[in-house]
Amino acid sequence: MEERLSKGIVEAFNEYDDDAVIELIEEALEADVNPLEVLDVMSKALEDIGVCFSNGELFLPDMIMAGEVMTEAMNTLKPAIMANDDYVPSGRKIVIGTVSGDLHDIGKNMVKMMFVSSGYDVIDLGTDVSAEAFYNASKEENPDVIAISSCMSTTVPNMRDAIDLLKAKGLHEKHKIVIGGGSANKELASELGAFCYGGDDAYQALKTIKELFA
Ligand code: B12
Repeated sequence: MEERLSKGIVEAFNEYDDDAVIELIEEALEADVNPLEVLDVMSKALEDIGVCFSNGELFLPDMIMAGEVMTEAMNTLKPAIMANDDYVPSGRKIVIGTVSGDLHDIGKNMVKMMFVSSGYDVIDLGTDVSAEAFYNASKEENPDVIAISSCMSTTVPNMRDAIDLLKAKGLHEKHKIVIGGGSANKELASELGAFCYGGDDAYQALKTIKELFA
């Protein structure tokens, strides 16, 4: 992607200017830039805003505005991502949700979009999903994969609870538990007894799921 566009997207994010972000995304798509590359630039812009929040340079209303710009931007990008040449109905089902106590859903929604656009049947439980809700959905939907997102270190214990409940019911062998989100990593996946860590971004998440059934 032209530097003018990527820099412009980051700057527009920093100004919470959704019109400018959308205009630049449209320009990038018209220039045949891969929508995943655009997604990557947007995610990095948001990550920088998160860092400024932890440094005390930005505050909660800034994160709220950034989240809103991202949601708008995702709506613009969605048709291009969904028009995936790789689309093949996979016959595989994935239950996805953000763990209890956590309301972050932008990343989870991106991952969901990648799964749907590649032919997976996705049941989205939303945010703040309790251990019981993951368990009930596993019983009712009989998914191939249970994908759990957690964006905060403070909600890792809730992710542990969800995995512990699935393990206690013997469901972790039937359904592969894949974890992701800002607070997840490989080490945590093995510590909690998940099947695996799904990767750092939506593209990696799709790659991981494809490899599980290759
Ligand atoms: C936007 C935002 C918000 C928005 C969320 C809007 C929404 N609808 O989601 C709002 C304003 C609501 C919010 C609230 C809060 N937030 Co906030 N937020 C952010 C911010 C800036 C961006 C998050 C985001 O969307 N990133 C972009 C997406 C694309 O990235 P992602 O979530 O990581 O997802 C990608 C990958 O992780 C992966 N992935 C995600 N899920 C999954 C699942 C699977 C299975 C797989 C395989 C992969 C995968 O793929 C995704 C796509 O590439 C982050 C900063 C950051 N560094 O992320 C802070 C951040 C997550 N928030 C934080 C905090 C502290 C809070 C609050 C507690 C603030 C407060 N004082 O109230 C509240 C908590 C609310 C709650 N109970 O959940 C902290 C968490 C720190 C920690 N403890 O770990 C962060 C890290 C900011 C910081 N640096 O301090 N937040």
